[in-house]
Amino acid sequence: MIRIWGRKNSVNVQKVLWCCDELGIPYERVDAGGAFGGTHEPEYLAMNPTGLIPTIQDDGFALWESNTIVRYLGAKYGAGSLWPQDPATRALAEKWMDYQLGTLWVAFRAAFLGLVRTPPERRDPDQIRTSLESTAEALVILDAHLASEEYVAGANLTVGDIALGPTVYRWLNMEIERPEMPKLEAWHDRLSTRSAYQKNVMVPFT
Ligand SMILES: N[C@@H](CCC(=O)N[C@@H](CS)C(=O)NCC(=O)O)C(=O)O
Repeated sequence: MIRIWGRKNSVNVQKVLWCCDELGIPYERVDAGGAFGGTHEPEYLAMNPTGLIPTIQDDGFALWESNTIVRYLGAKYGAGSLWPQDPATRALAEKWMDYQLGTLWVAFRAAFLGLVRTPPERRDPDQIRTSLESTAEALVILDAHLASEEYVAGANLTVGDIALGPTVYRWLNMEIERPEMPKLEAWHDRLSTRSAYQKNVMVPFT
């Protein structure tokens, strides 16, 4: 059985848990990271030298980097569903995974960590404001894309949506001012009807 290390309220762990539940992959989760610690022990570092979460082990194969884990699970257990077989459709899904990791989270990280994981007296308001502005700019691109698509790679849920969902859930549920993005919200409403999403992502992130 797949073993997953990581606390349930981590944006990156949630991608992996949601992916497993969408595909019906049995797994065992081990609390790690944040207040649970355990990520700087030699045994953990031997699997994941970054000391970050998530990490998985599948049949003795250890893997880290959340989007890579989602790609691996999709290729192994979700070919033709979450992992499109058509190269162009799969590339579209992967493009949005890269956008989540390389652009959207880079923009949003300071606002999320500042507002959710930092006590008020230690927050940097300028950094948070800049981060929220950059996040809105990044999400406008996704909102425009979703004007013509049900999901990011077309008519069906794919690994692209899995990578984006937990970040967008935070954006839509934090107490912040947000420009209206109706297509993004409609897409997120579609994710919200899925039981695997409700179970793993629509949970307290504090
Ligand atoms: N690029 C990595 C980032 C991993 C990462 O930053 N994980 C955070 C949680 S979302 C972490 O381990 N933080 C320290 C901790 O929770 O102890 C991935 O996508 O897996």
